[in-house]
Amino acid sequence: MPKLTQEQLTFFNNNGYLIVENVLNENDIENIRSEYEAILDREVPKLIATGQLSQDYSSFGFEERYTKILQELDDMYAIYQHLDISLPLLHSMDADASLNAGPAVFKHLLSNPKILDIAESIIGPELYSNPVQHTRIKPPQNALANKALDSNIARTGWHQDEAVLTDDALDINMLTVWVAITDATEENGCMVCVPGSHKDAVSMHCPGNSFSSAEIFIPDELIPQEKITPMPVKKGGLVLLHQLTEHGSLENNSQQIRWSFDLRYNVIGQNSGREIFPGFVARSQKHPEEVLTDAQVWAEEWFSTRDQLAAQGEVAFNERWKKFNRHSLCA
Ligand SMILES: O=C(O)CCC(=O)C(=O)O
Repeated sequence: MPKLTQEQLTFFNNNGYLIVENVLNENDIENIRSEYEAILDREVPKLIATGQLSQDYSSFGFEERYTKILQELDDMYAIYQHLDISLPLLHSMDADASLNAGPAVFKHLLSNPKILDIAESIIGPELYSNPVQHTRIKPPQNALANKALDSNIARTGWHQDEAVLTDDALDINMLTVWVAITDATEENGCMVCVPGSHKDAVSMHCPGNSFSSAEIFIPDELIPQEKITPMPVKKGGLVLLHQLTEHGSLENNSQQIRWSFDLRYNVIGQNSGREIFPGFVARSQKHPEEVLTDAQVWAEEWFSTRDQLAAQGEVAFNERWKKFNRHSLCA
């Protein structure tokens, strides 16, 4: 993949976002999809055995199967947590907490040379895969009536990515790379942003709810509604975001799922802003020998992190926005 053109870089610098079409190919997407189908095949029988699901829905394709499983589960995280590419950000880590640290997401997403070439165009050749990363698989909103929703499964509230980092990492140089696995349209809940907002300081964010401290948000009243710009992108394309760009996503009002991953890269050696979780050297001109190429090692780091955090008891991270707990705009 050629690096970004000067015109693309200028657009990114002026607007704080950039849409890049046609980055992942069919082979990348098929490998990722197969990994996810296999996770459902592995986890669904356990949910049936524990009485959480009545049937395996295996006659349906991935999209419909996932939606039907979520509809039936009382706790949607009983399946979603196996699909996310991060452990949950909870104040107490379960000893059996899960994530997908599989070889397809390692090879076809986080270490994909086409993605790294683009990230290198913006933050240079010393690329650390930052562990602030998620899988978002969002079923049609009308399929999830009466469910407790969050940004991994439904609309994402307004925020800046810098706001989710711990406050010892605010000067890092981090790029968000959002990868579309299905087309993202205004109807199915593509991302939206406020172009140029990266030139302002970090905004006030309301603290997360009790479930996940990552669910901080900028109150809608503080977003200039007339500037909101949708960022639709086709399957296989990327949206790049500056760490200070105000953004969120629309609701999925279509009848299909909207599936994406958000990855982040920062310059090697900088504090990741989520040091409790493991990242890795994805590309380095200075020290190519430090690049992690073994997906198994990456997976083991996640699981040993989980074991340590579970043994530790209380997990502390990003308490920055608690001070606005009682703010009138956060009600
Ligand atoms: O995919 C989404 O809905 C939101 C993603 C997002 O906000 C992010 O990557 O920071």
